[in-house]
Amino acid sequence: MEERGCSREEVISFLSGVRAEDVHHDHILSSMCTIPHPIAIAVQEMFSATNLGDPGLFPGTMKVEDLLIRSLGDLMHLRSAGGYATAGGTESNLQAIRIAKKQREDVKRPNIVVPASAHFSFDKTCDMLGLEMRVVPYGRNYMVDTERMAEMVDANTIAVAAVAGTTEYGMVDDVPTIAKIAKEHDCFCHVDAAFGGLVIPFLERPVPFDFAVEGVDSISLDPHKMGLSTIPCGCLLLREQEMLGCLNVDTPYLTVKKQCTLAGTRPGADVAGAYAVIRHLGREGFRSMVAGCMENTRRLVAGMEACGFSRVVDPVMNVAAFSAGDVPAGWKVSHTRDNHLRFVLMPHVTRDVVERFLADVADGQDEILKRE
Ligand code: 0PR
Repeated sequence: MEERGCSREEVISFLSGVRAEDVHHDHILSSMCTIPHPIAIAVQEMFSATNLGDPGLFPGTMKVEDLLIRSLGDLMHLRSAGGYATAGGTESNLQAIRIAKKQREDVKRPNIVVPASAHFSFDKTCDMLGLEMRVVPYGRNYMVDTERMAEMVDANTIAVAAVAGTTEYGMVDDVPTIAKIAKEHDCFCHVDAAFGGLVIPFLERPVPFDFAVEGVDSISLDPHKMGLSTIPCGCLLLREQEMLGCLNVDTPYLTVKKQCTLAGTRPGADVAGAYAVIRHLGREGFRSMVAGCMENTRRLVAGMEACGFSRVVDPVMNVAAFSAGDVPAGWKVSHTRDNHLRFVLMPHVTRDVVERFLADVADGQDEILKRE
C-alpha cells in the first residue's frame, strides 16, 4: 500500500485497463454466470453498504431477503418454504448437508450418496464435515442410475442428493425416484438446482424436481446463474424454516442473538439485485428468456452437427455437449470429465454470437480440409 493515494481518474483508468484483459462475455461459451440484468446492477449500488449478517440494523434489506426466499419458494411449489440467501451453490450444498448431519448425530460413520454428476462442492462438503462420499455412476443419458443409488444407500447414509440441471450436461436426475429412496431409508433428500432452478420451471415441458415432489427436503438455487443477478447470490431453500435452527450459534453482541448462516457478514446488494430481477421480469420474462436460450441451444446443436461434431446428449436445458474436437482460437468452451466439448448457452450467448461462432467453426473445417 502506497503512502499517498492517487486520483480517482488514475485508479479508474488502471482498473479499466486490467478489466480489459478479461475475456469479453461475447466469447465465453462455457460459463454458468452471465452479464447481470441492468436492474440488478442499479440495485447493487443502492444496497452496497448493507449487511444481512446484522439484520437488526438493516430490517428493510432483511425484508428483501425474505421476499426473495418467498418468491423462490413459491416458484418451487411451496409458498411456506424457508431458507436464506447464500454465497452460491457451494454454500447452499454445504449447509443442506450440515443440516442432514445434525439430524442424524446417532450415525457414527456417516456417508452421503451423490450422483456422478455432482458438483465438486460436494467433495468440499464431505471433506469439511468428515463424511464418506459415495458416488453413484451414470445410467442412461448422463442421469444418475437410481437402481445403483438404491443399492449404495445403507444405514449410515444421512443424505442423498439429486441434481436438477447438471453442471456438465444440463440433465435432470429422476428426483421423484431419488426422493422415494431417501424416504425408504429415512434420510435427508437434497436437490442441487443451483443452475436448473431458474430454468426448469420455464421450459415448455418442465420435469418434477422441486418441493412438489414428496420427500424433497432442501433445494439449492442460484440467482447469480440463470437469475441474472450479480455474483455471489445463491439461495438455500428448505421445506421447513425450522430446519435451520440446528445450525444456530449464539451471537450475543449482534442485533439478533442467533445466527444459522455460514458467513457472518453477508452482502445485501446481490440479494436485492436478485429480487429486483425476479420482480421486474416475472414468470413471463423468465419464460421468454429461457425460450431464447433453448432456441440458441438447438441452433448450436444443429450447426455443430452440420460441421461433423456429434451431440452427446439431447439437451434438456441450455447446456450442450459434443464429441471432442478443436474449436477456433479465441472462443472459450470447456471440457467435461469425459472430455466432451461443453457449452452453456447463457443469455449473453445471443443468436448473433452463436452464428459468429459457427461461422468460425465452419471456416476452421475448411482450413483442415484444405490442409488434408
Ligand atoms: N451446483 C451446481 C449444479 C453447479 O453447477 C455449481 C457451479 C455449484 C453447485 C456451485 O455453485 P457456486 O460456484 O456458486 O458455489 N457451477 C459452475 C461450474 O462449476 C460455476 C461456474 C460458473 C464456473 C462460471 C465457472 C464459471 O465461469 O461450472
